[in-house]
Amino acid sequence: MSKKEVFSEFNGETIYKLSLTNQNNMSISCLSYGANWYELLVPTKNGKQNLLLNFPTIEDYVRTNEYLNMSIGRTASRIGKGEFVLDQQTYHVDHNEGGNTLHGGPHGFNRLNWESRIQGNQIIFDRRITPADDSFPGTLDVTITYTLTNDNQVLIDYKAKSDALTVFNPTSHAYWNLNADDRNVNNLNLYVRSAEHLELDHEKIPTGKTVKNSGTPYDFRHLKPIGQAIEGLQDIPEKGIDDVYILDDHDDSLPDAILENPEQKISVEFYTERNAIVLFTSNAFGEDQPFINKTGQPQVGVALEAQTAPNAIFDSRFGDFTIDKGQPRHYQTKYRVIF
Ligand code: G6D
Repeated sequence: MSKKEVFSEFNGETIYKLSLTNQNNMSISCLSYGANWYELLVPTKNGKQNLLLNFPTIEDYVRTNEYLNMSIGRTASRIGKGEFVLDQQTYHVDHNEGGNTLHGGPHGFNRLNWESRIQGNQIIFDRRITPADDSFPGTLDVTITYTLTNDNQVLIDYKAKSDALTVFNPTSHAYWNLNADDRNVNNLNLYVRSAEHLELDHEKIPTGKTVKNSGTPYDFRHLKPIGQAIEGLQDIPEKGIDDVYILDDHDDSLPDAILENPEQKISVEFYTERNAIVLFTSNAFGEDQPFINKTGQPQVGVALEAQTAPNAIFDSRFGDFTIDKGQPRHYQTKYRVIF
């Protein structure tokens, strides 16, 4: 079952809501604004439960800067000083966090109203993005596709081609909360297949060094409650996690992360071919954020943002997220839902 309907009007544009339901009565819905992942609904004995945080109006998304469930690009995470070098040429892109560029800058994917359509079991978003749109080099033709399968998986595919050398490191900024009742995620168990995370400076820019997770609150090598990690981080300013986890070598048969509600027996397995996941436990969220069915509070949600390590932009040891003319890129993140 599928449906495309008007969600709202904003800035003279129509924002569409596109929905799919599979044969197990699991549904997803997306908004054309920001190619946003609005809902992941699973059937329960008490009705359908949304596993994602969301807001009631598009104005709520625009007013807050938490990128709630937005598609992120051209580049996830931070570019220090908005500066990078490609093929010996230095580029400066627009800043939006002090002197740095976060999540593609002030005109990133999350700020665009995407062309949208439904095709079978896919919700498809398209956009052409030019340097005049977002200050990055190269005109990029991007397609973001959400696929809902009948074995309860959601695939997000990011495809792009460019007319010139540029960068492309997209992600989904979905915030998860697997609880039906109004509570934060500290009771949920988390696993991340990672041995180290990036050292960050005071502006959360990678220093190029890595830090071992083992024996620290950052270690999720074995399923453990998020709250256990949070308790161990109360003496740092963040009082939670906002870090780039470098993933173990990819193995298609092994999830890169698992989020589990042990009480409701609902879990989500994350699979990505990318080499990193940013883990963010919404540490400074508060009651000013009008989530549907959840009170804004620290750890109200957890974001797991699959991406190429952001410092690959200046350190090839951590990957490569350039895209060149005639060399299209395709990334996929897979979410397997068990309920
Ligand atoms: C990403 O790592 C960043 C956070 O610092 C930021 O607050 C959030 O996006 C909106 O998770």
